[in-house]
Amino acid sequence: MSFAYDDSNIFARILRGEIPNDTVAENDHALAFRDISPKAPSHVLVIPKGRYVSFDDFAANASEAEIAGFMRLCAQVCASESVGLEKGGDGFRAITNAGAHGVQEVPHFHLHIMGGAVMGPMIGTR
Ligand code: DGP
Repeated sequence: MSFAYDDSNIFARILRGEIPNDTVAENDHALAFRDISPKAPSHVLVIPKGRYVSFDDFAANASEAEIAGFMRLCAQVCASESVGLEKGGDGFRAITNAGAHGVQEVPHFHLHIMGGAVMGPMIGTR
């Protein structure tokens, strides 16, 4: 699979400041903001600032600094949203969708961090 990145995707536009977002946290390599259509009381999207289509693109091709920056921002979100176990929270679900079978809507890698309630079954029944 190729990782052809589409610079017109909505998260690229958010990163360029063309579309507003409700920012939760940010560092040199990643941005965390609230999902426009939340599926949980707390629903934050964490995205790298680099041009990565999907989780596997990011995992294969991002630099160690980008990966560390992304992961540390995830930890910051878990703590600030009071869902992370490290800070005594009740937990959360972190998921990423990739491609057609993953039902990915926005082709810029993003991790959904959702909490504030019991998340229910991991995926729908088939
Ligand atoms: P996915 O199916 O994993 O690609 O999820 C994409 C998510 O992005 C979906 O939960 C809704 C969210 N989303 C789409 N457009 C916008 C937007 O313009 N702003 C914000 N904050 N979230 C968006």
